[in-house]
Amino acid sequence: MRGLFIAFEGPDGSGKSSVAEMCFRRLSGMGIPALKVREPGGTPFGERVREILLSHSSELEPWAELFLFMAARAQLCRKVIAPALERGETVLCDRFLWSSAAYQGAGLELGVENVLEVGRHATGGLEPDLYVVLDVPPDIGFRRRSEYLDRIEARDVGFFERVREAYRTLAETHADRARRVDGSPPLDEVFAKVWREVEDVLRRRQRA
Ligand code: Z5A
Repeated sequence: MRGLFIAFEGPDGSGKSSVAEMCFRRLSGMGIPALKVREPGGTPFGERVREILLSHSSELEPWAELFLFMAARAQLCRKVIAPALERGETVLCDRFLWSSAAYQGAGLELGVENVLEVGRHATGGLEPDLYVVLDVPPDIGFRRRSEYLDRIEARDVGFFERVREAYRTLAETHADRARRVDGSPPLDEVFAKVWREVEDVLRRRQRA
């Protein structure tokens, strides 16, 4: 059976990397074959693109930035995610297409629909079975950051407000495959809520 594909999304500091790791450990502990990847990255090419995207020395036009994220994603989908799903593994992806929709589509104002359209080609139509969207207001996310801010983290609060709003709208519009979880409470509480959603899709998959 094809594996389950779960994407973890949210503004910076929402806790998605921590929660993705906790889900990965829980699944592995249960003997369920799982793979965790991150975006941008997850392939040698994608990791090189990541360095360009996050470096302050890169002066990128918004569309150039978008297409770099999409190039890394196209490689990751075809080289890593699709083959793992074919092998029946559960794939946990720390950020996916909705990050581009929120950050470049809304944050950089390229248009959420434009970005989703480009994304359909980049992903080859590969879509998560579940999008976990962790929601935190920018001030909480900012407090959880490290001291060093990369090129994207250094953007102004208005950018991150647009990002958060876009995630909320995406989760509402795609309620069949998205679950919005408040990322503000302590991490264990957030994980418990997310795990309930993951268990739910796992159960539905087993029944199908
Ligand atoms: N980006 C984009 O613009 N377009 C795209 O298409 C894609 C990405 C794919 C990737 O950088 C940047 O690229 C990112 C989006 C953009 N930029 N921004 N800004 P990254 O991978 O380095 O960073 P990130 O994805 O934003 O992750 P993050 O900063 O590490 O945040 P996080 O994953 O949401 O949080 P975390 O790493 O799990 O936690 C951060 C800290 O908070 C850590 O010390 C935790 O212990 C703590 N934490 C987490 N949750 C809690 C709770 N609930 N309570 C207390 N403390 C917590």
